[in-house]
Amino acid sequence: MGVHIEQVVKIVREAAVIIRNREIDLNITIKGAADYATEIDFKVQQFIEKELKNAYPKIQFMGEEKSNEEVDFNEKFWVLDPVDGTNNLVHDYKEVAISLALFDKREGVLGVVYQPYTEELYTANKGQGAYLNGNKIQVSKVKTLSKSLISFGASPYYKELAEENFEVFKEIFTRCEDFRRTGSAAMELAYVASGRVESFFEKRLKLWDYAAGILLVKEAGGKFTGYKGDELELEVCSDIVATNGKIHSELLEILH
Ligand code: 2AM
Ligand code: CA
Repeated sequence: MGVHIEQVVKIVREAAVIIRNREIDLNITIKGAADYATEIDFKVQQFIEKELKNAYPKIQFMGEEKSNEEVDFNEKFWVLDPVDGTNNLVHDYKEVAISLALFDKREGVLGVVYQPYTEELYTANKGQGAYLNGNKIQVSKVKTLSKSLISFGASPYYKELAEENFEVFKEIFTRCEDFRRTGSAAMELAYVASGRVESFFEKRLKLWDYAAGILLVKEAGGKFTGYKGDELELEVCSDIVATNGKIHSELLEILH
């Protein structure tokens, strides 16, 4: 059965209402409560899983808020991050995204990143380019790190990496134009794809953090690898580097 991106986008847009309504209804009383974010994460995932199962019963479903032991990576599967940037949601810092990708034969074939507040919609189909709200996007043309805006994640869940991470950040900061950061890997990857920043990198990300982002970046003409320039393994946490392609090797030299 063919998957139609319009149908997938419709489901994601409907799910975004859960995020926006919750903020409006409950903002003041429970802002800052961690379980508030978790509850939204679950609700968004529940909704999207149900809708995808209805529309595409044969495709497996993988999501951040479930155990994914049964997923066979060699067959077709969806990968969902219902709220990427959960900490942002808790703090009412409006940089979050729903990230949804379809994998087939271990490769991303469809990717959607949706920002519920700005309603920016990033989409990509394999071999057909990347789009922002229906307009084709491309990575930036900047050729050197010294002219680049660089974004990164600081692996907040692995504070033991802080020492080596910040040494690398310092080195890159002295050599690039400036840093930008949102706290949502999916959003940052969409920003690499649309040319707003030249790179995003972070250690130990899960597949759902970057699954849609990989396709967006590649279809927009960028490059996506591990810290050593290696291919990424889907089953484990990965250290990921996405760039416009032109500054990739310069950045890898510092990261590696
Ligand atoms: P989340 O908001 O969906 O939790 C922040 O540096 C980035 O890391 C976010 O995209 C965040 O996704 C992701 N992240 C959060 N917890 C993580 C974990 N335990 N392992 C890997 N990535 C994580
Ligand atoms: Ca995530």
